[in-house]
Amino acid sequence: MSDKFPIFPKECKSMLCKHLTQEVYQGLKDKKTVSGFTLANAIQSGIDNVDSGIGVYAGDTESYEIFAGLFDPIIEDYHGFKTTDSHQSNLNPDDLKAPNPDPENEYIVSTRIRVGRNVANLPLGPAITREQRKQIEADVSGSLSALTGSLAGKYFPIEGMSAEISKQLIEDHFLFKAGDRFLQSAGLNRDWPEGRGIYHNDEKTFLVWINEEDQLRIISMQMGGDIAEVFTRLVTAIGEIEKKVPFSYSKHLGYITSCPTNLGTAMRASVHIALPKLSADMQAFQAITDKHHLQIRGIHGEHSESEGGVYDISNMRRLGVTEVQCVQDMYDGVVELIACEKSL
Ligand code: ADP
Ligand code: CIR
Repeated sequence: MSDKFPIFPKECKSMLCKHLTQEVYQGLKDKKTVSGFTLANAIQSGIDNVDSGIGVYAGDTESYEIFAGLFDPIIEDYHGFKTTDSHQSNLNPDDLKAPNPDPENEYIVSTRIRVGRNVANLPLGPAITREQRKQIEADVSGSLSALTGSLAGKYFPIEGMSAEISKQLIEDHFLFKAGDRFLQSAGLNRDWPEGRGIYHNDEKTFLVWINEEDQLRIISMQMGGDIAEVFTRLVTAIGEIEKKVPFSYSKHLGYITSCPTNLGTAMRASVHIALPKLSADMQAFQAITDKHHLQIRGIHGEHSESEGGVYDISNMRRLGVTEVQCVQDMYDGVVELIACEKSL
């Protein structure tokens, strides 16, 4: 780990290299949080991976206060959210206006909405100890295993899972990939694969990742474009889990997550959608996604490529907007994308 002001290559476009000035660096370099997390820890991922979009991770809730000199400008840049702004949550499915935009199943392959959650009063993944991580796995998987009805399912630890099964789960978009270099440098893959796993119901429409980038990733997904149904299932599941697991939440920053892009709602609502004609003109495609604050990803997760004209389209804003607004952004954008694809 470097204890000098990092020099980034000229082509580096990360928010870290944009906002880590000499002055910010000098003011923060000797500070440490209660969990012993330092500025060097927070910026290691962006130093190792100069192609990062962001490049920083928090080790605990306190990182966002102690290293505010760096995190605040990044948060403002990414979310358009100022230090004087406050966050508000709205998880009421009745407020979402989202009739299926593709009832004939011509464009939307599948819909997925996830939120990140971390356990209150514990460090986040980058600073957690091995024992704390194992305890979270035991507590959360225990609570999940007590769920009933359509959320009832089973927990599958990564440790001991056959290579064949994990490969299939990853290919089918249910499980996170191992060895992500951004997470690796952030200290999020320490003691891998111990303490990590996936819970899911039989239909694999409700899933929880344990101890990946965040301690919980709560996921609702299904084939087709019934976005409201996916959101409703997610809200029910969050409510059930919250009865047993206290989540880390701040009035200002909303749900606390290890990556600052996920703060607030910690929600990413996405569709896998076939847009072969529109995507031939990336500029026109991006004009629509920008208008609705949407991000375009490939279909094997972040930093992956599209396949056969199918893209992952999701909300970009997560902080300073409600959960309902996150899904509404995605929905409104998808309606316009489909109309445009149809007209071509
Ligand atoms: P995250 O959602 O946590 O930001 P990724 O972008 O890495 O993480 O996506 C995680 C997994 O979820 C990947 O396998 C990806 O293909 C899958 N996924 C995302 N959106 C959808 C969707 N709408 N339908 C099916 N799978 C999806
Ligand atoms: C990066 O900086 O590119 C990685 N650490 C991932 C950032 C999170 N993703 C995002 O832009 N939503």
